[in-house]
Amino acid sequence: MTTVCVVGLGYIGLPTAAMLASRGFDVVGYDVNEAAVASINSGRAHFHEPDLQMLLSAAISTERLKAQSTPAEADYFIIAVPTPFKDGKKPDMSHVEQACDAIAPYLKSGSTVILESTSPVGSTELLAARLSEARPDLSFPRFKEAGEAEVAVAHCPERILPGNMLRELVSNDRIVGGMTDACSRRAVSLYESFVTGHIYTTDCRTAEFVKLTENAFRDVNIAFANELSVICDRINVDVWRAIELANRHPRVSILQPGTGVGGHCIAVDPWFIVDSAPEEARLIRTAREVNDRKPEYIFHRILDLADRFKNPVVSCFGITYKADVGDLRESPSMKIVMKLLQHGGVKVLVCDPLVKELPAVFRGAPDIRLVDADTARQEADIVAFLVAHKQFRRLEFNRFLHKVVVDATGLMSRPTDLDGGLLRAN
Ligand code: SAJ
Repeated sequence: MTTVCVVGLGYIGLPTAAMLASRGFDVVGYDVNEAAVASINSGRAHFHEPDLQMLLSAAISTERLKAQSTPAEADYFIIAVPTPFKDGKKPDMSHVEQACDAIAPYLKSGSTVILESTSPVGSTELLAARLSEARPDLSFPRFKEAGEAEVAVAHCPERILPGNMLRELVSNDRIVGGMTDACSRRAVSLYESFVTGHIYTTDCRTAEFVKLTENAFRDVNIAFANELSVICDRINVDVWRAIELANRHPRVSILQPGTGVGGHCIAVDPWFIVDSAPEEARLIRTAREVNDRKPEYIFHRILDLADRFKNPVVSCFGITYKADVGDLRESPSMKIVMKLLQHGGVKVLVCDPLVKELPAVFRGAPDIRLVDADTARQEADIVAFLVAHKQFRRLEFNRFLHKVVVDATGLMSRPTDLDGGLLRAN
């Protein structure tokens, strides 16, 4: 029986552990969060992701997956812990280092260690060196050196999209970057068991850079859309219509403006590139700054409009970090709500079908309530559409026409009849 120890049972580790269990592996999930461990062992996922609960229940009831507060000896170790940034937007690799120290005693000849956490270039080599120091009794690979060491080390960056993780876990192409070719081969043998996409192999430095590049690409493209939206406000053009029409060009594909970029990935990873080449990464840095400024911009637009009212009530539709997920991590909409409360003089109503209770940071504040969509509409002086959840896409927008609206997501402007409408009129 092939054994896998998944280190970190969060947004990436838990779906991966449950998936591997469903493919017949004997999986131990290790996490320092005791509450998460208990919840998983009772068959309950500690966060929402479509289809995860079903897969987890099956993995626990068949005893293919067990969560615990210590690692276990295994053929494969998958490290899926957070890699945030610290002061000065520098990568904080402390969780990876702790994971490395925790698993070192459990390695055996034949183990393969795979780093899935998004990491700065050079991290996999540092990981191999740290493990080697902790276990002088085992041989470890050196970067691009021929031959096979007892323990293999590789980077296989996760690529799955929150909201569609289980499907993407299987169908996405994967990049496997080994310390050596032999390491890549050993890591591929694990992913082959559940990935239907293509598995490309390369060295670990390239794999690290590819992952950072993917998220920086998306950040730069979202920044372009966000910059267009601010320009369009200034020159009085409907940005949604403009983007829709520009995208009718065969080689143009502009993303959607919004309240900014949230989550724990795209708002973080490009800084790892900037940190590694600060003089050269000018566009990537600027994109980060453009996206980080967007919540402030939306806040000021709401505030300017609030001046028209005596005791303004602002209804915020959506506070999660993006559409159709319940995740509040680094949510730009939350930042806007927080700024409104800190500024004072406005009452804030929050409506979000994916949020069941007011987030702890807002609890106890007198000027904020979580309400349903009807109440949010009826009581509002200003309506701010901040997240385009599918429940909001079905709203009857003609009932909002007499409201002052800040539509940061294009909910009210999404064109439905492009060919028959504007193009014919021209
Ligand atoms: N956003 C826009 N406009 C758009 C698209 C997104 O404003 O047109 C905003 C979203 O509202 C959100 C943020 O950007 O606040 C990020 O959302 P996202 O859906 O682009 O990405 P994430 O952070 O949920 O997941 C990304 C994915 N990376 C890429 O698409 C290149 C995912 O595949 C990665 O696995 C994940 O980061 C990760 O963990 O690195």
